[in-house]
Parts: sequence; structure tokens; C-alpha cells
Amino acid sequence: MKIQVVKADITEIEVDVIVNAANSSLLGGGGVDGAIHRAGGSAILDECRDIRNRQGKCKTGEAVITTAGNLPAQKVIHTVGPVYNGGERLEREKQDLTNCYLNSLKLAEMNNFKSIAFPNISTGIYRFPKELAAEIAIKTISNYKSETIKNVIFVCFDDENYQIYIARLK
Ligand code: AR6
Repeated sequence: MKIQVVKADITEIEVDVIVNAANSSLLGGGGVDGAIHRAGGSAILDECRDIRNRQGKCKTGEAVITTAGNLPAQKVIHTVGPVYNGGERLEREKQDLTNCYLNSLKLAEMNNFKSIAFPNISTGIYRFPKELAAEIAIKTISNYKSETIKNVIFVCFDDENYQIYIARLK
């Protein structure tokens, strides 16, 4: 599996599937979630609503897949990152973030996708420390053995995350 880092808007990335840092309602929000729904159009929200009606809310660490609407990607995987609190909750929160990456990779594999792009899940509105989040993301992806996925792209939006990823992956 080839791992790349770019500084970009994930809505513009041409891969089989992009990952969204959603919330458990699956009904949209700010940050990268807002950008994906804005650029992808209402077809994404329609499918998110259908999923909600079928299974209820999406739990932290879990992932679901929808159309990508007008985006260049074929599909969007929506995963719900942990809200960072730290302290005695830290171990649970680290496991939840690991699960976001793992469950997204599993869904991509089940759909036979070759390329996947991830945002820096939980490092915006959910306040997860960026260094720790990068360590978890890179470790989880690097340890994942996949038959189908050939390319993983970390799409950093803010400069701080970009510098962290470049330093860790050089
Ligand atoms: N492309 C790529 N990355 C982006 C983009 C973009 N267009 N916009 C922001 N980022 P956040 P979270 C980066 O806050 O912390 C939403 O309201 C951003 O720089 O989007 O997981 C959801 O509905 C940061 O590094 O997601 C949830 O309620 C990263 O994306 C909540 O925010 C994640 O920041 C989820 O919070």
C-alpha cells in the first residue's frame, strides 16, 4: 500500500472513495463534513437519511458508505471520530479513532476500492491533539494489510497537520 500526504481540499481529490469526519447524526455539520455535503450536493444527505432510518445513529468509531453525489470520488465513507476529552477517557478515545480508520478501510475493501483519501479525523471541531491523531492514523494504516487498496492519501487542510504528516512520513 502506497501512503501519500497532500495539502488540499478533500472534495477535489480524485480517488475511488473519500472519508468524511461526520457526527453520529449523519445529517451534516461544519468543517470537512460541511464541505463534502456542500460540494457533493443533496444526494449525499438523502442517502445519509436513509441509513439513519434503517439503523439509527452512527456510533463513534463506526462507518457507513453513501454516494459521492457531484464529487469526483465514487463514494463517501462517513465515520464518526471521538470528541477529545483526554484524562481517564483517553484510552477509549484513542481506540475509537483507530476504529474510524479500520472500519473505513474495511468498508473500502468490501467495495473493492483501490484508492482512499482520509481527512485528519477529529482534529478540528472535536479537538483531538494533532500529533497523537497523526500517530494513530499512520500506525493504523501502515499495519493494515489489504488485497484491494493500493493507495492511501492523507489529505491535510491546515498547515499544522500537513507539517506533522510530512515529518512523520518522510
Ligand atoms: N478538506 C480536507 N480537510 C478539511 C476540510 C476540507 N475541505 N475542511 C476541514 N478539514 P473537522 P472533526 C480538516 O472539524 O474534528 C463537523 O461539524 C480540518 O482542518 O471537520 O472530526 C461534523 O459534523 C481538520 O484537520 O472534523 C462533526 O460534528 C479535519 O478536517 C464534527 O465537525 C477535521 O476537522 C467533527 O469534528
